Amino acid sequence: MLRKDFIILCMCLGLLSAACGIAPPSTECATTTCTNTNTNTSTTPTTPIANDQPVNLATFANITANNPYGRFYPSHVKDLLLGDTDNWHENFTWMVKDNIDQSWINLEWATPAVINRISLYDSPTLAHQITSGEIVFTASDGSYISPRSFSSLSNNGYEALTVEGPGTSKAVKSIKIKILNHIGDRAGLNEIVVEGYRIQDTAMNVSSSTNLAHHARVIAASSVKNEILDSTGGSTLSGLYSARYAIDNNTQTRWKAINGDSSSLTFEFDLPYCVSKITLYDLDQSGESRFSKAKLILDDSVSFEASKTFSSGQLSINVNQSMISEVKTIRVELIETNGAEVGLKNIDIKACPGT
Ligand SMILES: [Ca+2]
Ligand SMILES: [Ca+2]
Repeated sequence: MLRKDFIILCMCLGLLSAACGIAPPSTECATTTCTNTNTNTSTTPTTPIANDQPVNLATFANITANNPYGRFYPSHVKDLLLGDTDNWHENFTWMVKDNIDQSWINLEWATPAVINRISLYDSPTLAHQITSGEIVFTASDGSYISPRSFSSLSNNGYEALTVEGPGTSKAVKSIKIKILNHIGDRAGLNEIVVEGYRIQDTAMNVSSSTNLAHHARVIAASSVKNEILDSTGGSTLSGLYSARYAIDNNTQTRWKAINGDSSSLTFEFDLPYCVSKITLYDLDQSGESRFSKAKLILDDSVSFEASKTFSSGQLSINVNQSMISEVKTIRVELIETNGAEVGLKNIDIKACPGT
C-alpha cells in the first residue's frame, strides 16, 4: 500500500485540487551532506510565487535523464506520488538499469530560481539503493557553485535525505543529481522535492524553443482511465493514463479520458508566460479514439477553437498576442470526439520569441 501521508497527496492529485501540496522536510540541514529526515509533518501551498513562500519547484522543472529503463520514466520524480513495490511502482518512480554509477537526472527551470533544499526519496524496492551521489548546480549567471555530495538514501523510498542548496547566494537554472554508488542491479528515485522560490515574478529571457508544457503542472482533468485512488478499500493505483502524461516530454505516454466529447485537461504555470503556439498531439494506438475539434481557454478569459480531421495526428493553434501575453493557466477541451477513450499524447507550447 502507499504510505498514508502520500495517499493524501494521491487523493489531492486524484481530485486534482490546486491546493494540494507536498510535505517539506521537517529538519533543516546545516551541512552540505545531511542525514535522513522525516517529511511527514505538514503541507505547503504549491501555488507560487511570493518570495517568502517556498514551494516545490520540482513540479515546474523540465526533467531529463540518461539511461532510461522501461516505464520508470524520469518525470515520475515530480508526480507527488510515492510508488511502492505492490502498486505499479514503475508508474511512479524513476529507475536505471545499466551504467548505474554514471546515471543522472536533471531538473531545469525556464527562469532562475533560489534553491534552499533538495529532498531525495530512494526507489521503493529494498533490493535497490543509492548509496552515494552528488548534486551539481548550474548558476543562472554562469558562475561556479560547489557541488553537494550525499550518502545513502533511506532504502524504503518513503523517507527523504535532504541536501542544502545554495540558497540566496546564487540563483540556479538547473540541478543535476548524479548516482555515484549503489546496491543492486537497478537504482532510482521515488521523488525529488526542491524547496525554493523564484527571483522574479515574471518570466524573463525564455527561449522560443522552450516547450512550456514541461514547466507546467496539471490541476484538473475531466476523467482519467484506470486512475483508482481509493485509499481505504485497498484498490490499486495504476496511474497508467495519468493526466500528467500529456505534458511530460514523452511521446510514449498519454493522458486518456473516458468521457468522450468535452473531455478536458487544465494545467498551470508558476509564472506568467507569453505563449505563441500550442500543438495538441492526438492518441494514435489501436482502439483509441480521436478528436476533431478542440478549444483552448487561457486564464479563464480568452478562448480559441480549431478543427482537424479525426485521422490527423496533431492540431496546432496560434495564439493572438494582442489578446493575451501573460498566461498562467491553460484549459484544453476536446469538443468533438469519435469515442469515449480520448486523450492527448503530448502538448507543445511555444514561448513567444524574445520574452
Ligand atoms: Ca514519484
Ligand atoms: Ca506524453
